[in-house]
Parts: sequence; structure tokens; C-alpha cells
Amino acid sequence: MAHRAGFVNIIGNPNVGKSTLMNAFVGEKLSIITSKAQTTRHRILGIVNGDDFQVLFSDTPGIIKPAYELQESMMDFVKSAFEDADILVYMVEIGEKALKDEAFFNKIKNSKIPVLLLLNKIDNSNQEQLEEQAQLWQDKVPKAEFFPISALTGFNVNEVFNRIIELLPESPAFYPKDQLTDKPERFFINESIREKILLHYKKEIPYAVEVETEEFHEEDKIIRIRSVIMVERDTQKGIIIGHKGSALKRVGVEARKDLEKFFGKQIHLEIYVKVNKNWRSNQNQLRRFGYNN
Ligand SMILES: Nc1nc2c(ncn2[C@@H]2O[C@H](COP(=O)(O)OP(=O)(O)OP(=O)(O)O)[C@@H](O)[C@H]2O)c(=O)[nH]1
Ligand SMILES: [Mg+2]
Repeated sequence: MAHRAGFVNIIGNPNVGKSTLMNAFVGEKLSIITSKAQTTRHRILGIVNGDDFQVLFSDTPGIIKPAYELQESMMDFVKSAFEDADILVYMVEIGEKALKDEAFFNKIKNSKIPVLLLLNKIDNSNQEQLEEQAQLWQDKVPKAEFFPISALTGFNVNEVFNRIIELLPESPAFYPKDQLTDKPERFFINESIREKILLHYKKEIPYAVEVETEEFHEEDKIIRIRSVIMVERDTQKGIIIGHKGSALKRVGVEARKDLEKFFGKQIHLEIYVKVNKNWRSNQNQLRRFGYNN
């Protein structure tokens, strides 16, 4: 059989389970997952290699109407995912009625490339609701191939993957066959710290936070890391640190555990907090944090 390879880009509303699905395909926790919307801010490549295929999955931020520059950059990642896709995976979740951004929705509906429409979180539904939702979405996007799935339990995930392999164009591999992603180690450190912030802090705090890893030093048995959590205001800095540093300590302990699993090595993680005023609206800062496209 000829070798197949291509870009399979996963798009949809915030919080529908795009990152959960990509991690399930790749078998690694490349993307962070939380119950909060806008968990993913970047386009993250997850590569699945076989002897005669290479699937280049892209996890993308949930589609929103951007309100500030960071969100505009996030939507630029989504746009780029439209442009280079060989196959589009459009994910919706049980109970969802529409993609709020009509322009994006029309692009999906009129797409010239194959679209797989995945109705996710069916573990959260009953037969009646499932049938009604299946009908609703197949009417909305008649050209798409429809799959009810559960990214969480794995229901139908293999079936979707096998269909993707069938649809892949003939092509040589784009990346070395042992490569898993295009992101550097520091990216996964930043993300794993940001995940703990999404999990443990309320309201605007997670959205005002960016993480940067200043030092990554790998030794025989241990990796020494120093990262900085950036917030937009002084008051946020106090909240991140917490009473006698307890809140920040929890972030550090939990992120370190995840990173020890990810890197398979002992980790020494030092985290401090810094104010970087209005970084979310500052083009130079955004570029520095990898949000340029
Ligand atoms: N019950 C159920 N929950 C799911 C399923 N897939 C994902 N979730 C949950 O839905 C929430 C969002 O999952 P993510 O994978 O972070 O969603 P996302 O689409 O990447 O979200 P953004 O990055 O914010 O756009 C998490 O709490 C997941 O555990 C599923 O199949 N069933
Ligand atoms: Mg995500």
C-alpha cells in the first residue's frame, strides 16, 4: 500500500472535548484539559505514526468572538487550521445547538475537503436525546460523515481513527516517524502549570495568566526547571501566591507530578510570580509567548 499522510484538524466550540480527543488519538497528554472554556490557546500538533501512515492531528482553541488581542491570535490559529487541513474534524457536544460564529460554520458546511462531524459526550445522554441531536446535526451539515462518540470513554474513537486513515491522501511523511509533536519541552511545562491555575483559581484569574519557562536544565537523573507565572495586576499576584504561599505551592506540587510522568524523570520545579501589565493586549508580549502565527 502507498504511504499516506495528512493534516487532520480538530475544530469546534470551546469545551466540547477537542483536546480530550486529540490526546486519545495520540495516547499522550499533549494538550491540557479542564472543564473551563478557552483551556487551549495554541494550535498543538499531535502526530500518530504507523508503518504506512502519518496522521498530523491539530488541536485548536475553541471558536469564540475575540474580545482582546490574545483571543484574536487564538482565532488566527483556528483559521490556519482551516487552511491547511486535509480532513476537518468538526466536534460538537450533546446539547449544543450551533456554532456561534456563522462565518466559521459556513466554511465547515461548504468545505471541499472531507469533514467528520463528531457528536461528543454521548456518555452524558440517553437514546432519545442522542437520536434527536444526531438528526439535528446531520441536517445542519449534510455533507459531513457523522459519528457519535465519547472522547472520554473512547466510544467510537477507533472507528473514527480508522476512517481518517482511509481518507488520508497518499503522501510521504512530513515529520520523522519518532516525532510526537512540534512543540518544545518548555511548552508542555508552561501548559501543565497553566492547567493547575485553570483548575484551582476562579473568575478572571486563569485568563489573566501566562506561563513562561526561563530555565530548563536536564541532568542525568533530574530536570531542573524555573518558570514564571505572569499576571496582569498586583492583586492577581497576591491571589496566585495565596496565604503564606499555600496556593502557589499546590500548583507547583501538582504540576511537578504531571511533569515527572511526562518526562519520565525526577523534576525540580521552581515557580515565581511576576506582574506583566496587560500582556493579553500587547502585541510584543504575545509574540514573545508564541501567539504569533
Ligand atoms: N462526559 C464527557 N466529558 C467529556 C468528554 N470529552 C471531554 N469531556 C470533558 O469536557 C471538558 C472539556 O474538555 P476539553 O478536551 O478540555 O475540551 P476542549 O474542546 O479542548 O476545550 P477548549 O480547549 O477550552 O476549547 C473536560 O472537563 C473533559 O473532561 C466526553 O466524551 N464525555
Ligand atoms: Mg482544548
